[in-house]
Amino acid sequence: MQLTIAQKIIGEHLVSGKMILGEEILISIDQTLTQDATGTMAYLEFEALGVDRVKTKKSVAYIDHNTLQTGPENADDHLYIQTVAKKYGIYYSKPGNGICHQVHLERFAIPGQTLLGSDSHTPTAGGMGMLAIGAGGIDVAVAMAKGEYYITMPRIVKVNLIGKLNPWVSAKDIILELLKRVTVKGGVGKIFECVGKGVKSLTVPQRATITNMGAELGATTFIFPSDKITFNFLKAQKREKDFFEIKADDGAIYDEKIEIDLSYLEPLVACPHSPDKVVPVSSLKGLKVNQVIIGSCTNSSYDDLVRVARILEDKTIAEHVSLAVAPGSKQVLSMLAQNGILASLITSGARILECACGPCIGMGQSPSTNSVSLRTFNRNFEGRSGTFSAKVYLVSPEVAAVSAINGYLSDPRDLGNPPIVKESESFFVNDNLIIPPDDNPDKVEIIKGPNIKPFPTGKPLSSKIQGEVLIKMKDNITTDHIMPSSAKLLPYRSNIPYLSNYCLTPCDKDFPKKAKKNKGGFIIAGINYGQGSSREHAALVPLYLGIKAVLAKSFARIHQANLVNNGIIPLVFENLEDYDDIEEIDELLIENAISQVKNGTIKLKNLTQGKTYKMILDITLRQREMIIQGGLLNLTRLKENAKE
Ligand code: MIC
Ligand code: SF4
Repeated sequence: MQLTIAQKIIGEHLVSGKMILGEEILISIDQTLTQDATGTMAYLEFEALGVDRVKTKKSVAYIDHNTLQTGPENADDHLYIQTVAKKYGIYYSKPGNGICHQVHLERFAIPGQTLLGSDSHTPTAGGMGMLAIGAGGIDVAVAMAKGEYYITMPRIVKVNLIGKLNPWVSAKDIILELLKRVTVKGGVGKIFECVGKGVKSLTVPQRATITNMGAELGATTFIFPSDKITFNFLKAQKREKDFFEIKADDGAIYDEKIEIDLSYLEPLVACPHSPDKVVPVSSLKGLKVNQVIIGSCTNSSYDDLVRVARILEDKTIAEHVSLAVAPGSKQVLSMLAQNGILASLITSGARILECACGPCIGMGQSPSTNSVSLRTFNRNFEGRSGTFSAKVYLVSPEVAAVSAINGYLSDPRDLGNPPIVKESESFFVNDNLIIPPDDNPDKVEIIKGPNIKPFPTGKPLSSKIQGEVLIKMKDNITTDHIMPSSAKLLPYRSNIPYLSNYCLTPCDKDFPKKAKKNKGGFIIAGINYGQGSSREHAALVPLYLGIKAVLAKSFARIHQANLVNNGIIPLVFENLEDYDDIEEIDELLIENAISQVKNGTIKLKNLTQGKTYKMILDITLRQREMIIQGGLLNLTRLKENAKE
């Protein structure tokens, strides 16, 4: 049988189940990654599973998000993660070594293998031909403990790339084009797979820019074949032994097809406040720009920054523009320094930031009130920059650099020929900031700072669920709305009681108060509820606040899994008009909850209006059992106890 790339990797890793669309399957996980903002919780959960050592081939703990240390909290979390990593067999990438996805691509990703990461942009490693999936912390904890992960067999979408990019058009424009066509909700339940002649014209970092933003499509993951170009990249990283060729068979059958002719693309820009509000840069030419930031896991590779430096060489950025550059890794920054290219960036006026997520997650560089910020990042959700009134536009590094000089959004094609940047034939390899685990775990003491508080765990489902509608929201609510993240809040990722005071406050500043007063209740939302980040805090905090169920028109994949993992019921309206019917403060009731959850269709009574709605519980049998037991941790422990 002719197979696609994803089918081949899934087939090789299948532990149980059948590769039939929509069926739940269990796959083995070769590698995991965590970052610090989700990692502290993931390792607390891992510890709660009571395992001696990780079961994966390689697990890596990165410190890249919470690097602004304005009190002891972040540094305490780093120390906790460092000691846990050493004890349980996990490699530890120190702060300063770079953004997890960039470093993983450089140093660890292996074609044909599986990777589960507690960060939604884990698909970045798909640029290397790896099946790389983002998940909540507890899923990654279980994958470390057991070496396995459940997925629902996704639809596989063939993205046929034909033609070649024109000068000044970049990989970022390919994924922005796809976002324009597919939208932020269009990728749910799908794996995107790039094939076609156009693939050969893209380097591994360019492919990774595309797969990185698979997260913005809501996709399960995004993957490229591994070929000669992959081999050359691995060789340049002194890792040619990790090469494994993988490509789709001729005649492989896909569930959907999309074709993009690269030669038709032009520089694109995603407008505020969604990565799919994409228009040509040429249509917004002249928009005054106050801030430009180049970096993030999407566009911070060495080749990206060399291109930027060449554009900025001998130029000065516009008087009213603040330009910041955050290289993706220590490797990138050291090479820019060694080659002298860093000087062009500094001389032009760029503020060089450490190799970390930084402004992408609101860790500094928040723009001024009502300003326009141009970023090479992947997300431009309202308020994510730390400035609610700012308008963030997403562009390629080329558009960003040219616009920083001009002071207004510029189409780089107006400049004539672009600088020629050759693909790197060798990278500067020095893994001195990657600390291997200890061979003797007993020697290692785990150090937990005072800000690390116990996390809430769900209780087994009761037979009657009753409460008030605490909030009713529109479509496309992001996890940045549910559990905002900023330099002020990120240090509390291991302190759920503190974070609970900010839950859903961008939508209703009184939500935490209402939830606490009512001892929980129901949340109502529109389409694609919970898009964006993998942060399980967007479920742990509602659990802490007593939320029993979320009623939505549809859910984003990772957030739905996080709700279920924490015993919160994700219900979808069978009749979408019922959403219009329900009002805030209506009193809702689910009777015989346990048997209704087992059956998967739920009758929800609106006691205030005297009506009954039909709700769908679109989750697997195993997940229904999880809800009944009060979450994944309870279910895993129960199964382990049954074995003993
Ligand atoms: C993000 O880009 O939103 C983050 C911050 O990397 C998140 C993880 C988190 O919230 O810690 C993600 O993408 O999963
Ligand atoms: Fe970090 Fe931004 Fe990438 Fe998230 S999207 S991992 S915050 S750089």
